[in-house]
Amino acid sequence: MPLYLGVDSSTQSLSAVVIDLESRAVVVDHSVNFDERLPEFGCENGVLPSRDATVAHSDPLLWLAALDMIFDDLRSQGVDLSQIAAVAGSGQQHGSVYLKANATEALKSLNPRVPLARQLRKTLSRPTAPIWMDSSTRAQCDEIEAALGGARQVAELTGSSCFERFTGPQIRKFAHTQKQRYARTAKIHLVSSFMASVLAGKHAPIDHGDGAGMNLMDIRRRAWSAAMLKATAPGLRGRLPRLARSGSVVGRISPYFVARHGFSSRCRAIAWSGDNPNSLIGVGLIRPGKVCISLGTSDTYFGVMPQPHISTEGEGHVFGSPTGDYMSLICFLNGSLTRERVKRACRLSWDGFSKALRRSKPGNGGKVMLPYFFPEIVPNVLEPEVRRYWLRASDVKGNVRGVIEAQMASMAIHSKWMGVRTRTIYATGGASANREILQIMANMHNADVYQFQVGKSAALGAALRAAHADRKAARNEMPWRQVVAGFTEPIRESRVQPHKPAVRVYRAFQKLYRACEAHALRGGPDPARARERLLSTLG
Ligand code: XUL
Repeated sequence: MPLYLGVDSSTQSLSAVVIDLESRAVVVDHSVNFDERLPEFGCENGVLPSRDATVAHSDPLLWLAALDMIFDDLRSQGVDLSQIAAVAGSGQQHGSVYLKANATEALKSLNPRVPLARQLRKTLSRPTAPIWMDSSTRAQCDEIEAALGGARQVAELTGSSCFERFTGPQIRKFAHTQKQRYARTAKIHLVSSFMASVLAGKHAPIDHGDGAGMNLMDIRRRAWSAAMLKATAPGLRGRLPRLARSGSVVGRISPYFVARHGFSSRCRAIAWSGDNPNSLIGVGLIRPGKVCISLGTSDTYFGVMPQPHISTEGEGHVFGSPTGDYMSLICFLNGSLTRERVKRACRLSWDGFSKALRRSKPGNGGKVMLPYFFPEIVPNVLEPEVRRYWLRASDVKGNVRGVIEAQMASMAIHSKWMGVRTRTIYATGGASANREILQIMANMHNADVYQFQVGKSAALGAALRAAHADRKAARNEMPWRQVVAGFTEPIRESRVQPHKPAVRVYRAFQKLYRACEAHALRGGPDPARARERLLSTLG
């Protein structure tokens, strides 16, 4: 029976999910955590230390070392990699890898006796890769938007206004501040297309899902936009890989993986996509109607969109979906690392954290936290600062509830532009295992929330994409509905329903939260009156 492999190269770890399409079984679900297993790369939570809080880079060689390591792990767990018919993958979005001209030959002639990281080191024209947590390019965003006539024009053209972490502004910063290195750069890959290139032994394309996260692709034509390239950096066109559908076959897997890790030489290497487009498939969202909230390093809120409906206020994005439709997405940077900061500051275990949520009430007695422990994407906060309203830093229950209510309220408020009345939410990612968090999610959105068996939706989505693309390449195409069936149904018994009294409280709470946000970020009026209104609903 053919097996399909999905690999997810994310911020803090590399994961692999192997599926058996015939029996609808997940046969392997395994991760390599970067900090635990590869500490020699000196990253913390997968990010290189930086004195400037707005700069976030990682080491592409770390991802390569993790790739060799995960295949070694799978083989030592008895997984027969020769049974894998196709491999696809998922990469943290927006991050970019800069390669010299010698990369083409190096990829083609990888030596199976030498680890990937060691032999590809010499191909990097820039030793580090800026990743999605970087917010150091506001100036470049402003310059690009000005060249195009404004933020709205960029959003209409590319699906998003300029965002600091998007690849175009990052490339502009590099081209202007490190001219010589830019001159030595022959190819700029996304994390996704870089990893796909290594697996295929040749430069892989960028798919329309991840390509939309660059501020470089015309979202409707699904082609590089000449105007965006011109506004971004000189000579960019020749440095970018081609764009392609998510299901494109890049080629057969590189002989390196056949000789070193025991793959079949017939194994197809499929184009990779971004983690969010992959997760869309991994939770079975192939049609509009439901949304998914992924609680990971970043918290994301996304759903399928038949036609691009653009957020003109800069609250979200339109990406390509692997099915050929579109998807809408909002990304919050203060996700799991922020929850962990609060947990650590309160000296709690995760059990203690849940207990604190159970022992406090919706609305938090009118206490509000704006949890900008790190720079925030939505709303845009470049200088991180935690703001507390009527909340003492020493109040354990208040801070625990404060951070979760803030995250959920912010999602509800900043997703209004999508114009969708959400009745069902699929929850995925590490923190989706926490029922107390899901109850707050259900109450804040007034929607039913469901959990999934496979928490690694991005890697699962990649494995499902591999299956879909392989069947299509073999002229035995299977509709998406059938591909995902049996893998992506939410756990029926996991349903968390909204509590009506809490839904009422959260309507007032969202007004208070908005008022606090406006007060802290835009010098708006004192939020005390909004608080009084909330207190009156609390009775
Ligand atoms: C999405 C985003 C993050 C990264 C990392 O726009 O920046 O979700 O993909 O997960």
